[in-house]
Order: sequence, then C-alpha cells, then structure tokens
Amino acid sequence: IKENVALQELTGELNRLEALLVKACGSDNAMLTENLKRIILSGGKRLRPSLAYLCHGLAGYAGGDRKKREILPLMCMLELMHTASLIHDDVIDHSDERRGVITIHKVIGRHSAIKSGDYLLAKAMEHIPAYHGTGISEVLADTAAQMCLGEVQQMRTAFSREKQTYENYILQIKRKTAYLLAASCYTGAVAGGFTLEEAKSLRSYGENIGIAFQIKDDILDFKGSRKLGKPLGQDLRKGIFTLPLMKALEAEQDAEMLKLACAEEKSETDIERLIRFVVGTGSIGYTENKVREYSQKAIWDLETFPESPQKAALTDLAEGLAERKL
Ligand code: 2DE
Ligand code: MG
Ligand code: MG
Ligand code: MG
Ligand code: MG
Repeated sequence: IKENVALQELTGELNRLEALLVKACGSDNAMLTENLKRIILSGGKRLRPSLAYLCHGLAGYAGGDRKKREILPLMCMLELMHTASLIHDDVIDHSDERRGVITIHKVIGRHSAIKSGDYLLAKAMEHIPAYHGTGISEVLADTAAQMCLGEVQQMRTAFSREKQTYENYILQIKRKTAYLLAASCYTGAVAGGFTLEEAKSLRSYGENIGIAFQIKDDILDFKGSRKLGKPLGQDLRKGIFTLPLMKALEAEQDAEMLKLACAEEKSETDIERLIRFVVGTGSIGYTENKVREYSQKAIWDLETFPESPQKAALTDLAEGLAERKL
C-alpha cells in the first residue's frame, strides 16, 4: 500500500478534508458544535470521500478534452451526508454508542440530535455550487431520498417475516447503504471528467461493494468484535430480518425461533438464544459467501479501466471488504 502513489496523495487530501469537516461543525451554539465535532472526529474511515477521490483520479487516465472539477468539496459533502445519516440512524435505532463513542442523542437528547443531523446536511449543501452543470447535485439529492426510503421500508417490514423477502432485503440494503457508496464513486468519476455514461460501471462497483459491506455489517450483528463499538443483536431487537437470520430460519424451519424473531418485546435471553441459533446453523458461512460474491462483482466492474494506482487501490478495497468490516 505504501508504494501506491494514489493512496499517498489520498492521505494528504484526507488531511485537508478534516479541516473542512471541522469547519462544517462550527456554529454559534457551543453545545451543538462540540457534539458534532466529537462524532466527526471519532475515527471514521472516510470511505466515501476516499472512493470519490480514487474514482476522480481514475477518470484522469481517460484521454480527450475533459473538464475536471475539484474533488475536495465533493468529498466533504459525501462525508457530511454520511455522518448526518448516522446521527439520525442512531436516534431511530436507540443506539448508545458508535465507534466506541457515546452517540449524540445520549448527550443532547433526541430532538437536538435530529437537528444536528439536519445541520450537517445543510452544511453539505453549501458545496453544491462547485459542481454546477455536472449532474452531481441531482445524483446526491436522489441518493439522500433513497436513503430515507430505505429506512422507511425497513421500518415497514420489521417484525414480520412475511413482509420481508430476499428481494426486499437487497433493495433495503442498497437504499440504506449501497447507493451512497455508488454515488461516491459515480460523482467522484464525473467530477474527474468522465461523462455520466462512462462513470456507470464505477457506480456499479460502488453499489456492489456497498451491498457486500452491508451484508457484512448484518453478519456482525451476530458475530461482532468488541472493537466495532456496537453491541450485538441490535437488528434482532429492531425486528429486522437480515440475510443471516432469514437463511437460518429457512434452513431449520424452527417455528419457535421464528416466533421469537417476530416478537416485538425480546428479553436479553431471547436475543442470546436467537444469536446462538443463527450462529449454530450454516447461515453465517452462506452469508460470508454472498459478501465474497458481491466484492467479486465489484472487481469485475473495474475490468474496462486501464491499469493505474487508483484501480489497484479500488481492487484492494473490494478484496479487503470480504475479510473484515471497513
Ligand atoms: C445504517 O444501518 C444505515 C444508515 C442509513 C440511515 C438513513 C437515514 C435517512 P444500520 P449500524 C436515517 C436519513 C438520510 C440522510 C440524512 C441523508 O444497520 O449497524 O442501522 O451502523 O447501521 O447502526
Ligand atoms: Mg443503526
Ligand atoms: Mg438503522
Ligand atoms: Mg449539478
Ligand atoms: Mg447494522
């Protein structure tokens, strides 16, 4: 990785991004600013801005007379949208911790937390003019709308195995996670000078790593490590039928476990039993294979692009996803 020049340059750009992100947290309300800074600086991997940066660089390898835009404002918009969605997500999910740090709503309350998420989204919008006429703002607006629909869809299908199908599940994880990764690649590539048409396979790359990423996240609800700073069984508590759970129920046809999974009130013992049940079936192995399948698809999406440091980094990223949670 050290020899990859694209990744070396990325490190410098990510440092500049940090300054912009901290600036976005600024306000005349010390409580709001402090709490936003705590979450912004809590050790996120800056995956979305990094994807945008690498795809922007990849477009630089294409010939022809192209109009290239700066990438930093876009990187900032993507990270702010992502952080806003996490703040809202933690309110909805009643999560106490993220990245090992206490969540905003636990400190300033649910209502202020929602406003602080809205605030970051507004701060993201400040950067829209940098991309006038490219179609980038339209893609980002559509992505944010899809993220909301994903959350609504997830709530509507909760606690009901009949309402959740495999097809639904894939659409749900595309909306809540994959489309923002897809948009990061897509808009990054467009800012780099690719046409919307040329950037499509990079959008597909982002979507596929996004699906892999969320399936992996859903596995970690059953088999997480302490390092993640997220408790186990959160999806079970919320009644979300994720792939590992659906597969386990299908394989075992266990009526008692199905009933338990659908129950709106679950004790800690119920959660532990469900986790042991799912881990005890072959469903985690099956689901891990799905993660590998989607990360392989992502690598195929890169096929048509010329060999470059950016392509090497994107390939490594897709491979790394299958191994652990990024
Ligand atoms: C994380 O899913 C999904 C996040 C998307 C949330 C989108 C919202 C719509 P998880 P973890 C709330 C608002 C969108 C905006 C502001 C652009 O499985 O396990 O709950 O990390 O993730 O909690
Ligand atoms: Mg959550
Ligand atoms: Mg959630
Ligand atoms: Mg535009
Ligand atoms: Mg999760």
